[in-house]
Amino acid sequence: MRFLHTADWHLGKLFGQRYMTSDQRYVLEELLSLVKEAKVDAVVIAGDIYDRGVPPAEAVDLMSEVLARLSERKVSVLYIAGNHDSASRIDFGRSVMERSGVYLRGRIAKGAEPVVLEDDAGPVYFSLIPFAAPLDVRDAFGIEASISYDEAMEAVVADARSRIPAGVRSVAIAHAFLAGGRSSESERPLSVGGSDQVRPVHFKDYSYTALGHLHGPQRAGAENIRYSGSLLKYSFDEAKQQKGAIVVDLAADGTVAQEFVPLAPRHDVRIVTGTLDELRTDGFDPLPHDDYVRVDLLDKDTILNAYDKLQAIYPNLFALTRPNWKAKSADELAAPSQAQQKERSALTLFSDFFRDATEGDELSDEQRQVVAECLDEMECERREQP
Ligand SMILES: [Mn+2]
Repeated sequence: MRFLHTADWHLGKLFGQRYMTSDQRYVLEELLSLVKEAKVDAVVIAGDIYDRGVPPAEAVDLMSEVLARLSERKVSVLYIAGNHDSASRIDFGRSVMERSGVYLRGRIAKGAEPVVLEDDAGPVYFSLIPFAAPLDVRDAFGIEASISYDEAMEAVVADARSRIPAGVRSVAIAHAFLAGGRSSESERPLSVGGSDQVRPVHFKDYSYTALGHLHGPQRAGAENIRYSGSLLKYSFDEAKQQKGAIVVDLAADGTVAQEFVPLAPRHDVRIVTGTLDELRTDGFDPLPHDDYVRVDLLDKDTILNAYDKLQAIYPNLFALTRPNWKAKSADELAAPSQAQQKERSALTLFSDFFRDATEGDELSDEQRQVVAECLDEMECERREQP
């Protein structure tokens, strides 16, 4: 069996004040061409289909269209909710879509049946493991005690494995942060407080594990446990990453061969470094100037309207830094990930507030844990509400 492993599409994402939907449509055309050329039997999308719980209508239309086109080709599709998705909304149409070979899972459930696809060598069992915070796992599995992300994953995988006969080929699809992984700026932390990491060992019995969450393509603890990485570059620290999808060949004996296939975006995301004079010189930057660019401007002196001047060169200037300039003014420096930084520091903000309110007391570890759990819970609720 041959299938395509992709993840973290983040349809409808806003990057540099711009909706990425048309760029996503462009690269998904490439992905559909790859599906055709490589003659894959199935496409696996390991979560973060959308960028937020209630995505823009254009993003939902795009997903709907991609599913229809894969279904027309008789390619099975398997997808799960990531931490950016609304679990309940991802579950929409589940039983109806199964009849068209589209298998999905938004909410975590105990005793969830695996999806079984057949090839000439027999069945392949797919465990669809959507992102679930420990609190959701406790609810679904009736666990009273507080558990970590790692303990939650252990329980979920044990349950999934109990549905798979011994000796058959199997694939896990999960959205999680595996210990040892390298993260990127465009990922939202799964948890603000405690450790959100899980051990790769949980997945050792699967022939292959298709992971989502980390946006850089990478292996995670073993050759057959992998992140495909995101569909596109969604932050400037990903400028050097290559984006694409993994073609996975699952042999009759359960061994896997995988090949990462790069997908070319409509606009690259890159960092350009130089002085204003250099950047204005023809041929200084031979790459397309309509790429999504951050300029690290090296001039030491003040430059009036630097942003406007650079935008004349780079129409899609998303950010500007002035590493050599002392008198940095806030309005000249664009900060595209402000909202993200806010989320990261919610716990820090509360710690500061607590210190002020108590005239100097620090949060104890236990209090910190409670606050972190509350913030995580609020985040989960926010995703599920309009
Ligand atoms: Mn993601």
